[in-house]
Amino acid sequence: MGDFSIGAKDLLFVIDVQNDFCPGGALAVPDGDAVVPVINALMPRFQHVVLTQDWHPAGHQSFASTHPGSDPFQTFAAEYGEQVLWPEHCVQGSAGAAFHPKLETVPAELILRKGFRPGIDSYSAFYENDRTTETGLAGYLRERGFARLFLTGLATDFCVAWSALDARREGFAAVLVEDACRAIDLDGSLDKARAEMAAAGVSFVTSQAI
Ligand code: VGL
Ligand code: ZN
Repeated sequence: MGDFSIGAKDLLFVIDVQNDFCPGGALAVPDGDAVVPVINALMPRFQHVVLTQDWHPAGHQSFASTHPGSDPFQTFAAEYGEQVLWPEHCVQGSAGAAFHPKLETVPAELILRKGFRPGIDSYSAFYENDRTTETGLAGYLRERGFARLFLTGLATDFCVAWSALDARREGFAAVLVEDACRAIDLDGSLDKARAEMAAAGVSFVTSQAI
């Protein structure tokens, strides 16, 4: 505890801690539910908490099942570039899209849903995967005067990394809380994501430092 003094401009940012990304879910991240107690313990240390929720319509373009003959984890040439095809997950209103039942959600001031456009995926909480369609988050954070995001959740190498990189791109300080995240790690994606985050000025800490 204590390397960081947490103040009014700091935000605990909790990404996609949903049933489908936890063991037993449709796109389970290994050990994904292990982030829940770590994140819950961090919440009282922050004045401000924002949660995100992956929120896809049925038949979403990122689902392998939408592309006959394709299998999950293959890639697909979307109009906006290469897109990984995933098992169906986080379908709007489904049990898999709900937050993990033990995740503390009461302190959240905003729950941002993303990936709701049928033809475009959104790993980042700031920009969809075409890298130009905004979710509105940067404007919200600026209007509220936040300066630094502490990023937690699932998955380190996809939604967490893309959100951290975009936070930097939008001029926010970004701190990845390592023990509060877990990765999918598809073909070296975790090493790649870590290198990109380091190069972009994202800091790495453990929750004990906060
Ligand atoms: C995610 C793959 C597909 C994530 C969401 O939350 O990291 N990954 N949709
Ligand atoms: Zn998704």
